[in-house]
Amino acid sequence: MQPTQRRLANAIRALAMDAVEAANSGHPGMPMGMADAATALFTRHLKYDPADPHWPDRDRFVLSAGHGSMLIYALLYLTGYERPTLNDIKRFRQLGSPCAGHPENFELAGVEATTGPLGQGLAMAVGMAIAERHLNAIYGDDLVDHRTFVIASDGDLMEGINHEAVGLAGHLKLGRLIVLWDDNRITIDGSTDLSRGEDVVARYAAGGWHTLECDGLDAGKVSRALDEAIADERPTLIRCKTIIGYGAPNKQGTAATHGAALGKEEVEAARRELGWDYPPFEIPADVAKGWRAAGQRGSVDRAEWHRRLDASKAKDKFLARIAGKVDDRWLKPHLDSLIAKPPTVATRKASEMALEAINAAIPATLGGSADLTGSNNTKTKGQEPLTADNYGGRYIYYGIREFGMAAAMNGMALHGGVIPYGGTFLIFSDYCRPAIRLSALQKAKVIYVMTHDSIGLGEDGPTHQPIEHLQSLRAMPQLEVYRPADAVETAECWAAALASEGPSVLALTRQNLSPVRTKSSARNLSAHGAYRLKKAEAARKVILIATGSEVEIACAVAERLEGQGIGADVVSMPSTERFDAQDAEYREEILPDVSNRQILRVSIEAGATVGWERYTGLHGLRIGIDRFGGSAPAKDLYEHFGLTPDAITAKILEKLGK
Ligand SMILES: Cc1ncc(C[n+]2csc(CCOP(=O)(O)OP(=O)(O)O)c2C)c(N)n1
Ligand SMILES: [Mg+2]
Repeated sequence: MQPTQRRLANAIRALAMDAVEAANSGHPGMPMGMADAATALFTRHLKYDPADPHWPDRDRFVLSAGHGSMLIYALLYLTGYERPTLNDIKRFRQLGSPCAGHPENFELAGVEATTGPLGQGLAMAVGMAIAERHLNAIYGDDLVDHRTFVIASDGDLMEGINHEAVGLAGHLKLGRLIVLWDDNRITIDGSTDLSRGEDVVARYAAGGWHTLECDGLDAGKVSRALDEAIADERPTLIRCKTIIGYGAPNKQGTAATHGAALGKEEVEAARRELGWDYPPFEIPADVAKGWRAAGQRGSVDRAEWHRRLDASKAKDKFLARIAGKVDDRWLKPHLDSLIAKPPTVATRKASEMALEAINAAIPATLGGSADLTGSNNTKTKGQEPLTADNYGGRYIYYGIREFGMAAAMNGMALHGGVIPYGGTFLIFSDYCRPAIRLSALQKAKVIYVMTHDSIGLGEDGPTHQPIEHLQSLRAMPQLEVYRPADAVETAECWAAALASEGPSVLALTRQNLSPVRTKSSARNLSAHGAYRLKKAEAARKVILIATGSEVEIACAVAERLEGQGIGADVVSMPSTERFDAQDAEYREEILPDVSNRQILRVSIEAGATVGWERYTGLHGLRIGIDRFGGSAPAKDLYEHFGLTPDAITAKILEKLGK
């Protein structure tokens, strides 16, 4: 006899209880409450094949409520993915187990996105749904025709980013996005009545979403709702009425099941309640068989898809695009034209010039801005907007939704086939920061174009002038921050970012900069993170280390010092992370022995000085700004904050005792 959907679902409940019990840590409540809904999705609707978890036309599933990680670990195990194994699940939350506390995309195939920071999973799913429609517009139904499903919790829907995600998905009419809301009316502090009064469904409906409601503990009813959702052209929110910790007779429906082991007695009582008469971690044969059969449903679809792919003229292009290959042949002719006629432009403009070449050469780029297109210079000629009527467009008007944009870009990068880049002011990297962190953690190839990178933006004043942002972004692991000094460096930084496997931030100026790189170079010097732009003429006494707009100031300082017989190197350092990643020999060649007091090292950057001592040594000089900026023309501010060649030269001479 075939096991019922409830019996299949109880396998999820049992594994969740047992794994959390073994770890004495974790969240049993959410998987137990949503087990039936997840069973409906994974046995009847979701298109996937555990034998090829990366099959490009699979449906995407995002467990936005990442604390319920045992739900997805159980599903992957039961449906027959290679990992996690039962042993991995037994070692839930232990060092070395891919069954991490929260699902990590880099640990398990089948985990499409790292989730845990509430709200972001759903917002990433919006990006996946955009990428799907975009690629569908290019390659057609034969190659790209899938959906994005999300399980989201009360917390996911309370977070501010949910507003941005709902707005974006509704506006772009992402009908292939379906969200199952675990409406258990419980959060950590207790009832949702403590903190939520809004009509969530009405909010979604107002955003242009299709909304449904069902008993989330009845797989058949969830399945009918999913059919309705799939049939509708709008994105759908399915409100699944559930009970947190369902099956645990004394604790279900309470916050006690949210994030702690149920305890031996309650687990035993739950086994009785659910009619689950098996020892911990044991899945009875009929249930194992039922789940395996569900996991094999997709193999037919996958085989048919491969047949269509083989017959497609676009096959090679499609596969190269999914593999994320980027062509850098645009770079050399672009650099040649810059060297031939070095432009005095802001680096945001230089970025636009690079993008003209990049977007022509690399069809995978998908640009956008959070309502600062004309300031970020992110849109190139001929780039059409991506809209509900034209998903083939390559430019997204994200609106004033920095966090939503960043999270959506993560989703696009994770989906594959597109390289998203998006702009805002560097100051508002703070509004994107939680998503930038997830770009870094997930190694999602997203390029952040962040302009107006210092007091150099001028009159908008301290609310708009980044101070601590560069250093705080540099502190983030697995993120590369670039601050190019002119048009040549900007192009090189773009090339480095495009070649990188993870995310990058390009910090770009509003104000014009004089070219500092006027000779061609066989190598991408910026990709080394730092390089000697100018060698000392007199005996070297000083090394000036500068980034971005301050490199031309450093050059002027060096000239003044040389005029007094003091030799000064100028090192341009567009990326500290890249420099740190060079071999010791290279680093030593550019910045010899930092403890050597015969050479004064000076950092110059119009931002926080904290951290620069690693390159200057404590005995060096750190020129920067350790207070909020001011409201005035850029030139006046540079003078006010002592960021001029004369003021800096005077400080250096004083330090040298001259
Ligand atoms: C951005 C963010 N804030 C806080 C948390 C900590 N946290 C984890 S789950 C949760 C809320 C739990 O309520 P709900 O989302 O309804 O999940 P349920 O308990 O119903 O499973 C919180 C505050 C988090 N993971 N992410
Ligand atoms: Mg809840």
